[in-house]
Parts: sequence; structure tokens; C-alpha cells
Amino acid sequence: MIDRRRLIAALAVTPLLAGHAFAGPEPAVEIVDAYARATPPGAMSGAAYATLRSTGPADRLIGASSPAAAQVMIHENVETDGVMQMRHVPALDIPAGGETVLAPGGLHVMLMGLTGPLTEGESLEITFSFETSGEITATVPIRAFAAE
Ligand SMILES: [Cu+2]
Repeated sequence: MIDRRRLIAALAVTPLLAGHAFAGPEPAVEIVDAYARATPPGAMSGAAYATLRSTGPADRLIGASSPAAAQVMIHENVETDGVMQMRHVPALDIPAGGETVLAPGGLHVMLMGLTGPLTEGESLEITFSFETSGEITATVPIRAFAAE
């Protein structure tokens, strides 16, 4: 019988074999349930969400990029004096054997300077950079704005 956790870990490692050298523990981060929200025509920015899960040691998200946007940042919604604002989060910890969830109302991937509208039913690629696991690219489906 195949050990599912081992299989997932192996799949997560595969992109690193393409020219990425690293030292230290085996990377074991996977990106699950990723999706972006469709944007109205002319929108300059959009948001994406995902669960970052470690099947091994702790890791840290230190950056992201996408061909669909000029700049990609991790943001957090914070309420200050009753006003909801977005704060840039330079690094995001993923606990050993645990997960960090980016979801509406909290942490999100901010796509700034969109090269075009995010259209429901299409997808975009987002590359996440981790301190230990290196770069992992996820294909992110685009859902209707109301989709949670
Ligand atoms: Cu934001």
C-alpha cells in the first residue's frame, strides 16, 4: 500500500530538481486548495488564497511571483481604529507538520499590476519562494468573486 504522505512529499520536491540546489533538511511544503478571485475589467490588482502545508520541518514563505502580475506580495487584513487595512507581511512561518492558511478576511496573496483581468474558469501560475524548500509553482484556478 502506498503511503500517501510520502507520495505528496515526493511530488512537492519534484520542482526543486530542476536546477535548484539547497542544503539542509528535505523540503516538504505543499500548496493546497489554491485559488484566485476573478477581477472586474480594468482592475489593477487581485487576490489569491492557499493553504501552505508542511509535511516535515518548519519552513518560511519569503516571497512570491507570477507572470500574471508585476508584483506579488503577501498581505494581511488588519483592522485599525475600525478601518480595515492591508499590511505587507514580509515572511510567513509554516509550522513543522502544520499549515498556514491564506483565506478571505485574513492573509492573502496580493497580485499587483495585473497583466490582464483574472477571468473565472481560467488559471494563473504563482511561484512561492520558501526559505528551505525553494521555489514551488502552483497552478491556481480563478473562481467567481463570490466563491469562498
Ligand atoms: Cu492585499
